[in-house]
Amino acid sequence: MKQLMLGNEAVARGVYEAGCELVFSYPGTPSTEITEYVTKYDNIYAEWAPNEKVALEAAIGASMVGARAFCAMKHVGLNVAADPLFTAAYTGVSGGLVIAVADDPGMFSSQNEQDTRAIALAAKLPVLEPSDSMECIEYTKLAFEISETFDTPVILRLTTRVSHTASPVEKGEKKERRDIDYKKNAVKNVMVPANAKTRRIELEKRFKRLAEYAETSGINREIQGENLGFISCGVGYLYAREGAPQNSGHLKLSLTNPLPKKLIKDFASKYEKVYVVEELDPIIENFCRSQGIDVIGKDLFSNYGEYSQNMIRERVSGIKTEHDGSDIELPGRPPLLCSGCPHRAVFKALKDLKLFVSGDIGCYALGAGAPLSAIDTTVCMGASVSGLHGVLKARPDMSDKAVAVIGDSTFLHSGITGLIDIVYNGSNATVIILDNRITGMTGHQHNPATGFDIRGNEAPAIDLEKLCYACGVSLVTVVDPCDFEASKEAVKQHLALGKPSVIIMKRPCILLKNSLREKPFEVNAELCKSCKICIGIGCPSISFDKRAKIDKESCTGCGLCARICPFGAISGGDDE
Ligand SMILES: Cc1ncc(C[n+]2csc(CCOP(=O)(O)OP(=O)(O)O)c2C)c(N)n1
Repeated sequence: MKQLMLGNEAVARGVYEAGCELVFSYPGTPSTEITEYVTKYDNIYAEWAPNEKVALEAAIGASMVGARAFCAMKHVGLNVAADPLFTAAYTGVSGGLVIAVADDPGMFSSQNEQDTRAIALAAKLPVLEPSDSMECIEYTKLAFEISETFDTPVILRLTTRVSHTASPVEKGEKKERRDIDYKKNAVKNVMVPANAKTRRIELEKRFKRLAEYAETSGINREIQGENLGFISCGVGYLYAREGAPQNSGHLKLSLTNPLPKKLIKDFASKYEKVYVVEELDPIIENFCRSQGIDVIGKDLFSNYGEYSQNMIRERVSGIKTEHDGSDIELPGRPPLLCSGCPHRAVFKALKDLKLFVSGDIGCYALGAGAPLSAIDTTVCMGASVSGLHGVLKARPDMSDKAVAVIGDSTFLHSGITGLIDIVYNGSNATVIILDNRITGMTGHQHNPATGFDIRGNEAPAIDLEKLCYACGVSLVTVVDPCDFEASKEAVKQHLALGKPSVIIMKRPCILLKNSLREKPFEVNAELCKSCKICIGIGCPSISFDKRAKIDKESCTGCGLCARICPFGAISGGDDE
């Protein structure tokens, strides 16, 4: 029976049908739901690992002893996991090992754009690219088969549209599979130089076998046409089918590393003009050129952002799609910290104190936006802490004017090593952990500090306070950020300390089920002097029309606005 299924749900279904037993992931949009859907299958072990490197290493371990293992992550997650990835390409696998990586063309929720195929090229790993949900199921299963047949990890490359679009699927049966027996094989699995040199040669041999498979397996499909030929992959194939003139020919590449030389040459020889439709990097295009095949690609389309069927139609045929919606001016709707978000009070305090703020990735990155505008730098997960260390080594005089802010999940992901650097190499840094008891940005996943596992069962909670003390910082203060005066005082005290220290601003994300919501606050119009100080905290519940106004429906009663109003014009919450 056919049913609609989200791409990410379909990948999870593929994992199940492939008989995969273990899934290790770290969340990251647009990949997160894959692992969440995996938890619907009781007999698959699933976990949120502290970061992608740990997730992949655990999956490699499971594969080495014969189980089928799977990881999901976003494109930047693969950077974190790159170290084990490149060497796992040498060891190969025992049980099938599949890594789903979701790229984000157009950066809907990412700090950069990256093409995972470029990493796969460098690591010499096969890449499968589904275009729709049915292919998400099929190619996930195929990825496990290829992994075991060719003794290699396999990358399943997704993009936001494939992951987050629902299309029809037909479910299959779960493959019953016995784990492969473990046999010690140090030459294959112990990557010291002597063994790695042998495996390096194996890698080349395997890649040749995969190239042959790309030519002959039928996974790369041709649709005959006339005049114009389109070579495409992933969602680009759907755009090409819809946007190209009707009688065009298509070569759909589903295995995009290695690429099939002969298939591409034969296809290209049949058409007057050949276009390559691939989002992000010109991987197929460069390959064609290296083979002496003249193609039109990035000069006409683009090497950044998302494509669309309308864009292909317009650029190939000059036909502009009427009323496609792109000409309608919509009001800007920048993302905002929620009403009652505990991060807001922290940024208000840091702004008042005019501090340099080394920022990180998480909901709190929104503290960079107006009107708070409280963050000076944001690079990647973990970089706030190590970045602050660098700032203070360059400018020790800034140690009483600079802090790092980092979320609980991000601290455990990659902030802790920065803190160790701060202690070990001695910078007088103040690190603020914004502990909202959850991984907020990606939609409320548990992490090692929350006390629950991926299925919501109780789990040991890492004690952040003890952990920081164990790293050797001089002082750790735990404070409720909504106690505005206390948290501001704590920041001042830590900055004056002149020693590495940590403040844990601890208050649950307001969107958590059990978060405390107080009665809404309101503005006394007679006392309000229209100074707009309350507007300056960027709370979506506060608007301004001659006087400040608070929306009763969305106000969660955190009371920050009342605390900062110099005229006592705001009241409510508990004190009603
Ligand atoms: C290497 C990498 N992996 C995953 C992500 C996706 N991501 C962005 S922020 C974040 C964690 C946010 O959680 P937390 O640090 O607890 O802060 P919160 O959003 O709850 O404020 C994740 C997983 C990313 N940007 N980079």
